[in-house]
Amino acid sequence: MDTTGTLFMPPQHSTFAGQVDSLFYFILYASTVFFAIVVFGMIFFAVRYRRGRKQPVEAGPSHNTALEIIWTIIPTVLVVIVFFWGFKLFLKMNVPPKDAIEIKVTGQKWFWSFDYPNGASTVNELDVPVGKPVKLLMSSRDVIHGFFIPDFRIKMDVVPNRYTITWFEATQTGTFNLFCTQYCGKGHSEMIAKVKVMGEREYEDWLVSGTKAGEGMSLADFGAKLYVSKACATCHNVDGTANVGPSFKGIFEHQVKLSDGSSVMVDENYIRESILDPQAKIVAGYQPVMPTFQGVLNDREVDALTAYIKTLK
Ligand code: HEC
Ligand SMILES: [Cu+2]
Repeated sequence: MDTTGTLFMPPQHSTFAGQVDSLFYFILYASTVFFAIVVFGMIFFAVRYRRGRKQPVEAGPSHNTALEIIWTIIPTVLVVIVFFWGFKLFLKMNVPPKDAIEIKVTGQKWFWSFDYPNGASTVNELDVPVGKPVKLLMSSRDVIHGFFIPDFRIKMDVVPNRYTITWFEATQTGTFNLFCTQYCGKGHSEMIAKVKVMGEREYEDWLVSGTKAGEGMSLADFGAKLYVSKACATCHNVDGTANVGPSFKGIFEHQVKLSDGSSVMVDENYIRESILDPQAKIVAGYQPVMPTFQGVLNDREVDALTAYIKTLK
């Protein structure tokens, strides 16, 4: 575990992290100083001039020009500093460098998927090289999600029907947490993904192997891997118990009851349709919440998942 974080902040693993923290600490310490002045001043005056000490009542001054100028100028200077400091950093964090690698991020109930420039794609794992700017072009297929990588200090809403953009440059290799920060809806807190920062060479190799995933594996083994890596496992168990969706155990070549009262035989075509067009037939007793994997899974991956489901007797 990385223990270089501080009391208020997780470890710093992107080029902005230090700058974001400096601004945070400036605001924190400035607020602490003013908090102390106000609270201790208040206590001091309350004690010093409390009723019963028999002090002569004097007519107070109506105003004090010097004092008023000072207490106007100091806070003004402070907020102007915070404004320009924050605005500069905001611009920097919102304008990706021209040479950044562009990765498409898609948020959906309840997982993240990532598409790389060479056609590779991953689910719940963002793979990036160290020391290179990475631009994230983000959108949602359903509700608003909140893309957050605490160690990189980046956080951005992921919204349906429009793109949002953010970027980062990781400063160290390693694996970091990626969360969804939305509260509304039950599954956002389960959208837990990892950012894997690799050395440049390792990343190049990964990109090449990413497009040939599953080679040298049986279809069913590849399917078992995809069941986890493509997040089917967040909604489907394979041990016969129901989750958000039905278990895959023993469904193949058995009749399944649908919500419209009819029933169908689970065969290869039904499984394929269930993955690519999940709303076409809804299993009785379940909500129509499965997202489509059209465009997320290629044909070989659908074949592999089908082969895997067939092995679950
Ligand atoms: C967000 C939750 C969710 C995810 C993720 C999900 N599913 Fe589903 N799935 C469901 C629900 C709910 C149903 C039942 C309702 C329906 O038929 O659409 C279902 C139904 C199915 C069925 C029909 C099952 C049966 O017993 O007839 C298959 C096959 C299936 N899903 C495959 C997959 C595969 C493969 C993946 C991963 C690539 C996946 N699902 C990911 C929620 C999910
Ligand atoms: Cu979410």
